[in-house]
Amino acid sequence: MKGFDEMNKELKAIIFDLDGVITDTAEHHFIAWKQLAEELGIAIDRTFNEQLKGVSRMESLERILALGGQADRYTTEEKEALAYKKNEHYKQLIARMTPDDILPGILDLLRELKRNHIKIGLASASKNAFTVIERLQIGEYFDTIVDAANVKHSKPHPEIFLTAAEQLSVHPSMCVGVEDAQAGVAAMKAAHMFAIGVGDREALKEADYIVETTKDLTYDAIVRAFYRE
Ligand code: B16
Ligand code: MG
Repeated sequence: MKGFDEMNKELKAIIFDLDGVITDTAEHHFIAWKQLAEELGIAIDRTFNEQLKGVSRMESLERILALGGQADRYTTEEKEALAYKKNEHYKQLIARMTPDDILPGILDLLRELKRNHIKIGLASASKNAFTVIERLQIGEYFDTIVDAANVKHSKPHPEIFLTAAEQLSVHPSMCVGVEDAQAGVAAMKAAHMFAIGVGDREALKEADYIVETTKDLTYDAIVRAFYRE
């Protein structure tokens, strides 16, 4: 006999991560962290950067300091000043963003979701999420936006995705989540959502369905993957 979730399997909402899925701010975060790390005498590369994606600002700093063997070098106030500096650099980078920075296929997908009456949520660990959405001029597509200010726990905790589902009034089993980060995929799985990973297959191997780029993130592909599960 089929369980509740299988009998009622219906795609009702899609909850997007922001950085690295809607737009390539993951690259801006990397550039800003890399510069700060260099100033501290710590070299970070793209492989290491996978561990920073979806992770909060302070936790990202802690991971960089630990990599450089500097975990105990700074006071809390000094760490806050370092995180502030990184964010100032990041803000300069995102101030130049325009709707042209929306990743390929995303706008068509948002339109198609609206046409099919699928609810749309955003679950971003970034405190800059609203600024980025404003720069991209896509706020009107989102039925809810949950950012770092609205939750207590960071990804991989499921809170941010569960909060978005609740605000959309959709059961998590009827939600699809889209993420570019290991921590984000773990958060979606912990929330019992169908998890789509965008990017590196190895890094995102826990996802239920993986696409290499946002170009492959079409409404038809998502529907097929969701109902095949
Ligand atoms: P901020 P997402 C995350 O956003 C980024 O992936 C992560 O690299 C960043 O450290 C985090 O937001 C915090 O961002 O410093 O702007 O508050 O991928 O969850 O949309
Ligand atoms: Mg991301």
